[in-house]
Amino acid sequence: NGPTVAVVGVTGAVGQEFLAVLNQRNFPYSNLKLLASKRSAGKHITFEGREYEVEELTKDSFRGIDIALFSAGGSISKEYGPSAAESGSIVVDNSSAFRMDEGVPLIVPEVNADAMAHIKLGNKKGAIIANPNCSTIICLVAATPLHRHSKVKRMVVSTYQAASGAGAAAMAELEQQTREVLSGQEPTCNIFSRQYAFNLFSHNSCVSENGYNEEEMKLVKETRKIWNDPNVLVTATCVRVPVMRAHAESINFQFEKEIDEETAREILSKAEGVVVVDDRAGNNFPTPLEVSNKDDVAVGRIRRDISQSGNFGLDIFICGDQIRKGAALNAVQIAEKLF
Ligand code: A2P
Ligand code: 11C
Repeated sequence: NGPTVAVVGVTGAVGQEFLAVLNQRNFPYSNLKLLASKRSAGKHITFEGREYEVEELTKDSFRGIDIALFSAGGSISKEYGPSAAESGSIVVDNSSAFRMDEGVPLIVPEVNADAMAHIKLGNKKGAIIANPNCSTIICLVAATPLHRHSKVKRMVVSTYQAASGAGAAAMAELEQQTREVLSGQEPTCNIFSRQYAFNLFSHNSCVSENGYNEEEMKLVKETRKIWNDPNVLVTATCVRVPVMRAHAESINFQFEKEIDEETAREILSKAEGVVVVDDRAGNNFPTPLEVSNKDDVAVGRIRRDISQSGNFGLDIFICGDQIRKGAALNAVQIAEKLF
């Protein structure tokens, strides 16, 4: 008699990972409903020894559903999320649709689980909880333990983002282009309007008038909401690199008071959801491949910022699995906090 769970967008990269994470964490669902577009309706998915038929998502899909895990894009969340909540489901939404809405908790469980403490399963009242953007989640899992020790005044983030952030089709395109380029063919460019294999480019989200793209502004705004600190200064440059499923980020901090390397390393080595990989002698630091399919965010290159003497600066380099902690795992951890 655990909760009934619906997975919206189950045929996508994150949707598939929802299933893997539910399985690995022995999530105690009593019933599972798998939803996607009309195109996928009728497909069969075997999960935990049972065969499920994928159903077409409609506004009636959520009757009797306690928890709805959404990852089918922002427009689908906007169209179906509110009606799911009205019919009593607690929606954990992986899109950007509701993140900045007042009254919608934006949660990284290691960081601000208290912001969703008022939402509980079993009182038959629906709600929407937002999963932050993957770059923000990965950044804040590493940054928050340091921030708790010495408040962050300013953070400069540079990202190296994987294909998975743009969905299963982008991952397939990276693979296809790599084969095409290696065999001397023109690369097929359907998802991004340019060659992705053996290349990198500024993040594909829209660039606004201030020159920042949407992904960069998500890091700025979501950090402020999650830390409940409208004054924290964040600037970001987001770049898409030809990596399959894990994001990397270089972060430069300016703290309010001194935090030396040793203290930072010690704090990070004890932090929930973090693993320190910081071997200077062996030149061994976090890599996207080594964190792929892993839960923890790897942190390395922990060093005092030599340009900020007196300004309490520190640099780190981090990697986290975009599909897992950046999306599905974080959402399932949110669902676990409901009971
Ligand atoms: P489908 O496979 O039927 O198109 P990704 O983020 O990897 O691109 O995956 C997107 C997910 O969102 C897929 O599961 C996709 O289902 C789903 N999706 C896209 N459009 C709709 C829709 N109109 N209704 C329900 N699910 C949708
Ligand atoms: C990426 N983070 O890696 C993005 C995509 O707000 O959830 C996910 C967009 C979002 O491209």
